[in-house]
Amino acid sequence: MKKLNIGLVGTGFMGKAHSLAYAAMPILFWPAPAIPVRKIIVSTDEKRARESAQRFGFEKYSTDIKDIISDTEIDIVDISSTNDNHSKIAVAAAQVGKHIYCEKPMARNVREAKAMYDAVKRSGVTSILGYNYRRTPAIALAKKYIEEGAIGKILNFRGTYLQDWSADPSYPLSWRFQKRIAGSGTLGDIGTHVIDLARYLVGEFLEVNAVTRTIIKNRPIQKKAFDRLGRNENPNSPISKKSKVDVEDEVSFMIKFSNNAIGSIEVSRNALGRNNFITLEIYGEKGSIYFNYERRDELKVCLASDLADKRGFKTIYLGPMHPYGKIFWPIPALGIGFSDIKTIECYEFIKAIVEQKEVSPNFEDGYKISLICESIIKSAENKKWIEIKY
Ligand code: SOE
Repeated sequence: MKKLNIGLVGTGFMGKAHSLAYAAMPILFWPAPAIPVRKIIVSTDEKRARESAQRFGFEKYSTDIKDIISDTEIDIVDISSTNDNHSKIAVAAAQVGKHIYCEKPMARNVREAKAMYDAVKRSGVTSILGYNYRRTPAIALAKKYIEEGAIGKILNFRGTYLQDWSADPSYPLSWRFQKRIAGSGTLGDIGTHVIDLARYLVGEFLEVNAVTRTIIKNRPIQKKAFDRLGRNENPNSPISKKSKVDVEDEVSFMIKFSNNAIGSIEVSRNALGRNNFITLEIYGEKGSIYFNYERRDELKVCLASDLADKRGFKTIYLGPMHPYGKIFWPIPALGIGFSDIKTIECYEFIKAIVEQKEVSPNFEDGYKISLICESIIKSAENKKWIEIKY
């Protein structure tokens, strides 16, 4: 069976998720399109690199990304590090003909995203972005229903992505609050997930009209840019100095789609009580669909064709008869998790490489999402509708 060698950059949340996906993919998807081999993992911190190689199952480790780029054995460069590294690693990887699995957001800005898109176009390598939520079986089912015409022409889309891990003002100024490293705040981090879902399920964005705001304007400085997501590890430490947050905490915007649908998206990491609250409502001429990631094994559907006295949302419980269902468990309700979704993403990527086919969301999608984000920020600054210039 074909093997594809992986060079992974990043040992945090996403490094862990991708490593699990490489290990699980052939177990769930059999026969696998190819076996991903965990060859080399890179972190600038030597101890972390060594430990992660052992823990995540990589044959070797390095502190230098050049060891992945120059290694002719490596087929896939996996970019799971902070956003400031994405563009330079991806461009270097594409230049030497390596396929690229890059975490979201693709880049810090349109300029970097364009360089990445141009590089993969020139070299012809396969690229994929980690917008994993579209792999949720319930979302794949929603896509199937929409394509089959079950809800008719889409009129309206309403999406949210709400979390609360940044509501605590004592939570330090990690890289996620620094424009220099992250590029943007909530918009790039979680807003782009919903933009990806809206493009996937509804269609291309034409115009946006947005408001953004930063609620907690200064945060305590921390020595290292570790990402603790909401937990101030040492609340009694004498961190007295604070520094400015230069990215947004919240974004709300309206959308006009190119197929005449309209919609709105709200995103916040300061919505107390919400954890990973991704919700989608899609209203069509013949029916409606509702999804909530916190109940991700369910899809709610309402069909206009139901008799008036029986009309309403019914709950479809995802199982073996639905997209990706057979690869999991023999009956519905045993539960899909975050790792499962990442494993499906990994499968779609490996399959596309082997079959030499396009996979989505790729760097072209990422570049367009980047243009949409730039227009959202511009709209908020100028307080007006902005047309996206693709
Ligand atoms: C933090 O907001 C975060 O880890 C995001 O960066 C991920 O993309 C999301 O899936 C979970 O939350």
